[in-house]
Parts: sequence; C-alpha cells; structure tokens
Amino acid sequence: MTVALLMGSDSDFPRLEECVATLKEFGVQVIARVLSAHRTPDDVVKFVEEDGPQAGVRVFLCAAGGAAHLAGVVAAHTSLPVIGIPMDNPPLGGLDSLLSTVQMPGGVPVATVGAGRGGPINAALLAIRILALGDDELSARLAEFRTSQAEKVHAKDAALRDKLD
Ligand code: RP5
Repeated sequence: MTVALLMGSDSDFPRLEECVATLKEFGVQVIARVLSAHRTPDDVVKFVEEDGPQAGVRVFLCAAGGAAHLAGVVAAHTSLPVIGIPMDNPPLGGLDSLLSTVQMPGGVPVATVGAGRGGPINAALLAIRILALGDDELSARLAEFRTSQAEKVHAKDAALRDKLD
C-alpha cells in the first residue's frame, strides 16, 4: 500500500511530518515529493500519470499554501482519490489555501482537510481509511487507533476531574 505525499515546496514539510509519521505508524509506504503546480507543472503531470501509478500509489495527498492549486491539478490528471492539505502560511493564515483547495468545480473531486495542525494528520487518517476498505488488517489497526485515542481522552478527563476536586 503506497500513498504519495506531494508538497508545493520544501517549506511545507515541517508541518507535514506528523502526516508522514501517522502513515508509517500504520505501515503505509509513503513517497514524498516536492512538486509544484506552478513552478514544475510538467513534473507534477509526469508523476501523477506515470511515476506514481508505476510505484503503486493508491491515494494522492497534496499539500500547498497560498494559491494552492496542487491538489486540483493532480485531481485533473488521475482517477485515484486526492486529498488536499491547505498549508496555513502567512500572510493570510491558510484561508487562501483552504478556499483554493476546497472550491473545486463539479466533476473534479478533492477531499480537503482543515488548515492548521489537524489537517495533515487527518489527511493521513483519511488515506488510511480509504486503503482500509480493501484491507482487513489495516481496518483492524484503525479500530485499535480509535480505541486508544478514546482511552487517552478518558485519562485526560479523569486527570482534570482529579485536579479540580
Ligand atoms: C506554495 O507556495 C507552497 O506549497 C508553499 O506553501 C508556498 C511557498 O513556497 P516557498 O516560497 O516557501 O517555496 O506553492
């Protein structure tokens, strides 16, 4: 199972490390590339149409900031699922990236996660959920993840109540 994580610039990568870590935690192989819809448009198309499918990519994650067209361009060149990750760059804080990623024309779907810290993690988890549709082991790991996440919240809830009692 392979997921491609494309980013418009290496300046995006520090905010994508949790995305990579989450995918790896679930045993999903990640191909990470810096590919820009504006600066290297031909390379984007080559990866999406040739190199990615040859490497077994099943889902594209596309992170970009500002005039964030990467996910849309990728979706225009593939029938595989595309998940857009809007980067929360200055000066507009990610609203620009969010709107330019999510507001796709009908017929070219991009599943867009939120701008900010939760986005990259949710992009990884959404890709894992898609892959888990055809993979019982991954599906079981997702169920364990959800249980463990709930247990952590229960522990925090108990700690807060102890503190305030
Ligand atoms: C976007 O432009 C990239 O995804 C990045 O978020 C933003 C700025 O890129 P750099 O100028 O830091 O390379 O395409």
